[in-house]
Amino acid sequence: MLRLFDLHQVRPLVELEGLWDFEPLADEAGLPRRYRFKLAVPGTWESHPAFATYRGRGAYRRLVTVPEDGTVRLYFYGVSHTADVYWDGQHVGHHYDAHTGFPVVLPAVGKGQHELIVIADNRFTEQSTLHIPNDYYTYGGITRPISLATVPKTFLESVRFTAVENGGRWEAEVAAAVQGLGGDAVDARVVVSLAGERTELTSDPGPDEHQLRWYRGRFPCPGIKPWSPADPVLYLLSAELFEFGGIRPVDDLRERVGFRTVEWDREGLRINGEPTRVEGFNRHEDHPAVGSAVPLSLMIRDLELLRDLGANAVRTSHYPNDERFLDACDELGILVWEEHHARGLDLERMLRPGFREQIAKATREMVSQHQTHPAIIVWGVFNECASDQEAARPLYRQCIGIIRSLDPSRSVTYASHRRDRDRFLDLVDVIAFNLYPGWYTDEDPADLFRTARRWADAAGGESKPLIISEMGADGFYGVRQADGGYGSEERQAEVLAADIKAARSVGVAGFFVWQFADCRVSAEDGWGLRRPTGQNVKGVVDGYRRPKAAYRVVRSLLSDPSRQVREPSGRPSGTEVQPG
Ligand code: ADA
Repeated sequence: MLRLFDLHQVRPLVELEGLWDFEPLADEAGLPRRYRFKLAVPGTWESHPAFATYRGRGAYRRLVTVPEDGTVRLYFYGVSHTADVYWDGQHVGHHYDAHTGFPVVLPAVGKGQHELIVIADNRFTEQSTLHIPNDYYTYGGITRPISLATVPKTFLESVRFTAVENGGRWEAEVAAAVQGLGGDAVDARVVVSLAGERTELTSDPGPDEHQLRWYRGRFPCPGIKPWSPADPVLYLLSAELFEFGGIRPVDDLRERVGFRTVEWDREGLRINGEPTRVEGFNRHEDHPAVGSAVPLSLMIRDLELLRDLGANAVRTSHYPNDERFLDACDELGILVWEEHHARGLDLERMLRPGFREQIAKATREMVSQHQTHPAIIVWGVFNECASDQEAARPLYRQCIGIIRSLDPSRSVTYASHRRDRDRFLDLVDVIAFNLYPGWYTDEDPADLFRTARRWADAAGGESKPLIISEMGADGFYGVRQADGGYGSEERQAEVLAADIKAARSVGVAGFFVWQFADCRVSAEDGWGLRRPTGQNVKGVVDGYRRPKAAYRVVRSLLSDPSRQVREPSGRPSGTEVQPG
């Protein structure tokens, strides 16, 4: 399943899920002559016992059937971490970074069977500046779904949506990108349907640098029910493409959207004007059985566990997540801090050749691919990077600038561990500190969070909210000690209880517990030594989602009845409320 709703009614599309041929490849080897293994797609090769710790390259192969002559559009939702795509032996696509999707368009394909090969590469090379040995694991493989569609020469590439509240009335701001209108191609029309309204978008003159032509429109949507965590109402936005003079759409693309306002000020978050304290968890896409290729059933289980814990938010630490997860957050009313892929980079790493381009592209892809999700309340950049060094400022400016230009409707933040040495808090709307009182330091949590507020104020952030973006402690599953030694479940529970109580008493705008579930970490670069068992064990559940002592303690605190409790809406699943 690609998304939690049907993306198309007109465009024929198949998902290439299944058992693919697989062969590991030596560093410089070309396409293999034989394939000795079979691997699941989506999946990680670490799931196969022969590749449990394999870091290298590997070729995936399968045959696909194209139903008629014409243009084929493949879409890869995620290959970890570098992909090279071959169609009938020809190199047709390349993409870096596991956490964003990419299309490959093949203009003149004959009807019948074709060979598709994807070489995935998870090596830590000089060319890879974002995927480095880290406090999480870079898996290998085709970790997210792939689709194959036959499209007309001119087709819809993407749709963007922003809900605008105008004097108590809702308006929709929609933009659709059309591919294939360069040169002397025939013109096309784009018509969108949303909440019973039907509007033709206006073409922007000239294709942009990606040879896309943009169509835009803003129109009133009367009778809208707003999206909120308590009542996450979604609508289907459908864009249809007509050839000039045509009466039947030749292509279509749908997104599921919600109407809500999100505002932040010193006091915190307001959704549709309602003050909403953000109380959530950091979560990695990771599970011991499947690695980062978490299937839908386990994503939903994670979200249900988060709800059971009383959380209302999740931070996609430290990269853009699978869109099905975001779709589920939209549908369940769980707020999302989504961030680009950059964790723990010092200045030297941030200044390496290629970094600037790779992070810019990863940021652009994140926002342009996920911009429609109502659940996303803030975009994040650079977790624990060199925000204390002036030389990093251009990089922060660049990425924050990209986000603001692609999505002026949302706020931006970054999680800092630089305390009063942080220099870039002027660039963001929401101030966030990762602080580990009771674990990495012996400070009193309430004193520390109050001090953090002072750091924010001193940096000119008096009008900005403060979030504790990480707080937590190690807790090895099954290590029980009455006297609460470091690393025991008891100690972890105690630290988290103190942190949560302190965050609430100090009145921060919100917090994210580090972390939801234990995750695997890289073996390279000393991480294996720093993290006994090869895992970051600060989860309130272990990798298999077995609850630790902290689970019950955190749950009893977060489920405090003073917080808004969500009743099930009783709405049928799957849905848009109103067909467009
Ligand atoms: C950091 C970091 C996390 C994780 C955590 C920890 O704050 O952002 O990715 O490494 O610390 O467990 O130490």
